[in-house]
Amino acid sequence: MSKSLPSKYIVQLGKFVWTTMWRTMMSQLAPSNKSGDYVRPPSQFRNNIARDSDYPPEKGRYQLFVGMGCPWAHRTLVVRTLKGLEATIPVSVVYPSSDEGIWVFETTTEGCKDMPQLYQLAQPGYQGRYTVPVLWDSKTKTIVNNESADIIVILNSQFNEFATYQELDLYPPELQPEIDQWNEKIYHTVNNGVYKVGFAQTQSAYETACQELFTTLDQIDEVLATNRYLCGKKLTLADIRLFTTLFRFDIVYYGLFKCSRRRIQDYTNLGDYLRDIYQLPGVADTCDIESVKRDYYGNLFPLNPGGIIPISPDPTSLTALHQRQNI
Ligand SMILES: N[C@@H](CCC(=O)N[C@@H](CS)C(=O)NCC(=O)O)C(=O)O
Repeated sequence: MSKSLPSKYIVQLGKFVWTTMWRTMMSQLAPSNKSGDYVRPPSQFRNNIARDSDYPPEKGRYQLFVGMGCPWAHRTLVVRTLKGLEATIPVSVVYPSSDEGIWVFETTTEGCKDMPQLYQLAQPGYQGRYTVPVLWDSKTKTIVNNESADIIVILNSQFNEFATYQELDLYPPELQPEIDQWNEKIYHTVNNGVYKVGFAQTQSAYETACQELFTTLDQIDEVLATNRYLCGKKLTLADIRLFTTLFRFDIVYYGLFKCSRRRIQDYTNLGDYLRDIYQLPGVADTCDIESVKRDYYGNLFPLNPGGIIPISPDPTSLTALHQRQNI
C-alpha cells in the first residue's frame, strides 16, 4: 500500500465523524419515522379565498412568494400562467441562503428580509417550517395559505373575474374524483416519493421508496400511451402536479436523490408528455433549470457535501417536437 494513503485509523475516524454528522443533518433536513422514511410536516395556513369571506378575490391584493427551484411553488406559477392571472397576482421570487437554510428576499418586502420574518409577521410565535409557496394577503398582512395543493385550486377557480382564460377549468367537477385519485397516488409515490428516496436514511427505506416511485411512473407511462393527459384529453391539476416533479427528474432527482432506475427521457411516453406540458403557452417561462440545479445541488449539503453542480442533460430536448396532440 502506498504511504501517501491515510492510515486505516484516519479512515475509520473520518467515516465515524462523517456518518454521525450526516445522520444528525439528515434528521434535521428530513424528519423521519422509525423505519427511516421521510415524513413531510403538514402545512399550517389553510384558508380559502372566496366572496363574502375574510379573503375575497381582489386584483393585486394577494401575492405569491415562490422559490424557482421548488416543485411545490412551481405548481402555483404554472396555474397562474395558464389562467392568465399575471396582472392579478403579483409574484415575489425568494432565494435560498445555503448557510442558514432559509429563503431570503432580494429586497426588503413588508419590512421583512426573509421568509421566517414574514411568517412571524403573519403569526407571531409561529412554530413550523418557513416554506414556499406562500399566498400572502397584503391588506391584512397575513398568510392566507401555504399549501400548494390548496393554492392551485384557489387560483383555478376563485379569480375567474380577473383571469384572461376564464373558461379553462383545470379541476372540472366531473373529473374531480379521478383527479383526486391520481393526486393521492402521485403525491405519495412521486411528488413526495422522490424526497422519500433522496432523504432515506436506511437502505431498506430507500429501496421501498424507489420501488414505489418507479411502479407509479411505469403505470403512468402505460396510461399515457392512450391518454394525452392523465384524465384523458383535458389537462388537469393532476398533470400540473406531476409536471413540476417530472421537469426536475432527470436534472436533479435522478442523480442527487438516486432515483436512478430510469430517466424520464427513457420512457416511451413520459418524455413526450413532459415536452407537451412544457410547450404549453407560458409554461416554459415558469421553468428555471439553473435555479433548480443551484437550489438542490447547492443547498442540500448532506447529499452533496462538495457542492459541485453537475452539467445537466441538453435542455433543448424539452423544446423538441412531439406528437401528443394526435392522441
Ligand atoms: N406542503 C408544502 C411543501 C412546500 C415545501 O416543502 N417547500 C420547500 C421548498 S421545495 C421549502 O420551502 N422548504 C423550506 C423549509 O422546509 O424550511 C406545499 O406543497 O406547499
